[in-house]
Amino acid sequence: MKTKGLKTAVTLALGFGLIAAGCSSNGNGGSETPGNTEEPGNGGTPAAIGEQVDYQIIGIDAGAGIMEATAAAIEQYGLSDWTLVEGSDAAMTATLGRAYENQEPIIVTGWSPHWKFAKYDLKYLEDPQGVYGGDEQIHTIVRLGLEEDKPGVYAFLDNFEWTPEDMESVMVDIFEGMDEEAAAEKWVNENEEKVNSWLEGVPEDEGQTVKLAYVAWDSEIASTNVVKHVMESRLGYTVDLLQVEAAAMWVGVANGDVDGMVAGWLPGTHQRHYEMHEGKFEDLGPNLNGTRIGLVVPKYMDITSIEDLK
Ligand code: PBE
Repeated sequence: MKTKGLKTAVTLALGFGLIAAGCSSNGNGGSETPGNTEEPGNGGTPAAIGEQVDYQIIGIDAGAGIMEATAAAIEQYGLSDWTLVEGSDAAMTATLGRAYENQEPIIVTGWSPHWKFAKYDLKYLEDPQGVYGGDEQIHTIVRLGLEEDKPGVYAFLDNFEWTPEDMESVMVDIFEGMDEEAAAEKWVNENEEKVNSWLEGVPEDEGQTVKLAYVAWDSEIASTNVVKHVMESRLGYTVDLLQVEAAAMWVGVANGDVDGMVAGWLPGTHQRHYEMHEGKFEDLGPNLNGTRIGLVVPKYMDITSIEDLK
């Protein structure tokens, strides 16, 4: 079934069609067995897509909200033959990059802002059931008591706000080989005005120490390093970054082990964590508007919707 040669595939498809015809003759109507390769469903040969990618969706770290959302999508779209492969943002983008170079089919869990949209021609699969939710914001979340303990840190984090384009430009520099801290510094130097607006009304607090948690998602590596760079170079703070899993990031803020984070994807992606710890953190609101998550494929693939994976 996983043979790639065209002749073999056709032979298998014909043989399989005969077997499939015996047990399922209901055409496009809600069949949960994706084995029926001969029936062109909506927009191509859906079963062939599954076979081409070994029924795999390339995921990221298990704790990411997008992994939960994708498990829900598999359930709701009746994709029981599909596997969501765990890994990391780095592993996912490496697999995507290799497939893209060879113009091979691939399906990944994707989100914006992300450098992959600047570097490759990609598209989101339509999600008619709305499993992945709509536009979101990234929120800054701090520990209770931060305002009293470290008013400067609190005021600065409250002021921090930028755009998807800002974030993506840092991500692209890192993708192209720049060190994370150097990419953050470059962006800060090129965006004086915006950076100055974050410093407005921040009380002097030099020598302060700050602990920020983040997850190794490319988007959060970019934002967290920019925040660190500004606090160190402009405010004279010492900032420690703790790279953790998603759940630990929320727990860390709720327990007061860290001062805060700039990586709360809300209201949907991190809703579970938000509700679990509600009352034990302070939500400083969005630092970025207009994110999206979903299943992403190269534009050269001719599927358009998650429905096409059935
Ligand atoms: N992400 C990027 C995260 C939030 C930031 C979409 C991979 C998640 O799924 O939890």
